Amino acid sequence: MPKPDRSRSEACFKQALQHIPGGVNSPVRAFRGVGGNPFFVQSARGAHITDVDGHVLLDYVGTWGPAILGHAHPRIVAAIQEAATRGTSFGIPNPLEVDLARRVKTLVPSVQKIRFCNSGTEACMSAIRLARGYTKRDKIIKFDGCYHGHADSLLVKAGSGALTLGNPDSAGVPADFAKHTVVLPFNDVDAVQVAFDTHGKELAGLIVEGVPANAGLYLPKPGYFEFLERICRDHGTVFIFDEVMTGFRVSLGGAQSLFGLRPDLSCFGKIIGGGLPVGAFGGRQEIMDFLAPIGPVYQAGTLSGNPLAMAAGLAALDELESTNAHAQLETLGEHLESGLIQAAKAAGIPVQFRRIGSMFCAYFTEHPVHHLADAMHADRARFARFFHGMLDANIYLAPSQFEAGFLSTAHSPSDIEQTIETAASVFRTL
Ligand code: HOZ
Repeated sequence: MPKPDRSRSEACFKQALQHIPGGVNSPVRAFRGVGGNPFFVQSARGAHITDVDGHVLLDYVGTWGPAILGHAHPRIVAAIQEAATRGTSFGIPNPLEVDLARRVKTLVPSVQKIRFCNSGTEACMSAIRLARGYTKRDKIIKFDGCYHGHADSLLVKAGSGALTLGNPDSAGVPADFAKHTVVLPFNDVDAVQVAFDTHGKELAGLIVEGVPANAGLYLPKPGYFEFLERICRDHGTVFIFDEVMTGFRVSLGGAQSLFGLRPDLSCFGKIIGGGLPVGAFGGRQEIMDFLAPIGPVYQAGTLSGNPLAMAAGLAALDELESTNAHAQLETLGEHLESGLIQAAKAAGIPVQFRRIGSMFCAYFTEHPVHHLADAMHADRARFARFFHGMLDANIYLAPSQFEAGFLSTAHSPSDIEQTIETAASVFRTL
């Protein structure tokens, strides 16, 4: 198949390199995990992106999760336009913040109070500070390959772009900060038990992704999350569930509703901003009331609770709640999963396909993937060839083995069929 002419994208990237480090404003966009250069977007609608060269690509990244309804959904666009006519930022309270807070509380019962911020990074960083302020302890547990944004204490053995670029422990994080972060392998009960036996009285919080999806995607073993919740409770450690990606996506109540959990704190982002910059963290009132202005833990933001983001988030949740979106996404996900597995098998390519609802990942390996060490055994060179084969056919997957793919309600069964057929022919070339 001839490669699409992306000369305008190449020219944009050349320009970008002169003005922006690496030409991108977030590292994974640079295609370093798969080689080559990124394409530049002209516009996006539904399940498709149009690049600056005029190619229409079927999109499985969905702006890394927020576009669960597809790009430029009319209900969200209308809500943003309507809100914008009344002002784009106030820096004082507005009723939409209260409406969205109430809505999240209804959907996620563990959230008794919530605070909005501007990104998932801020949400997780603030939840950690709150856990430390509340418990008056310093140490936290995180899991290797999990990514909770780029705050200092969380950028230790991190996933996502940090892992893709080979610097899971970022330069610039003082060793004195990192020493308070205890990093454990995911899905390993014994490792957690030992950490609590050793540091139990010093552990402020344990943070884990609702489904680890920043080193590809792997699922918790049965009972694992329940064990984490219990051991935290037994030690007075704040159980922090990072639902930035899974929140409102894997179900309306998030991963915690699927796994029957009641975390002390949860972190959100992506979908609750309808594609606009947003983050939030919420949970037990007793803990949340440690936040300033009523408590001693300081956290703030000029643009927090931004009226456009709140309006977009409310519109996204309205649409998700009033349609059978999650059932539709599950059907699409099942179709994609079974089709890709069958196509890989027919081509004699070993693949481990991991999926929860509309989030998925394909690892090229014979071995089951339960944690980062397993994910590291996948054939990344083969993944890169697969990625480029699909991109040449204008199907856009996440440009790294260590990212998840996302479906939206704008994907049609024929989009999925086309993806499976294309993958089948790409598999034969791998
Ligand atoms: N895995 C990241 C979000 N969870 C990708 C987005 C980014 O870093 O730009």
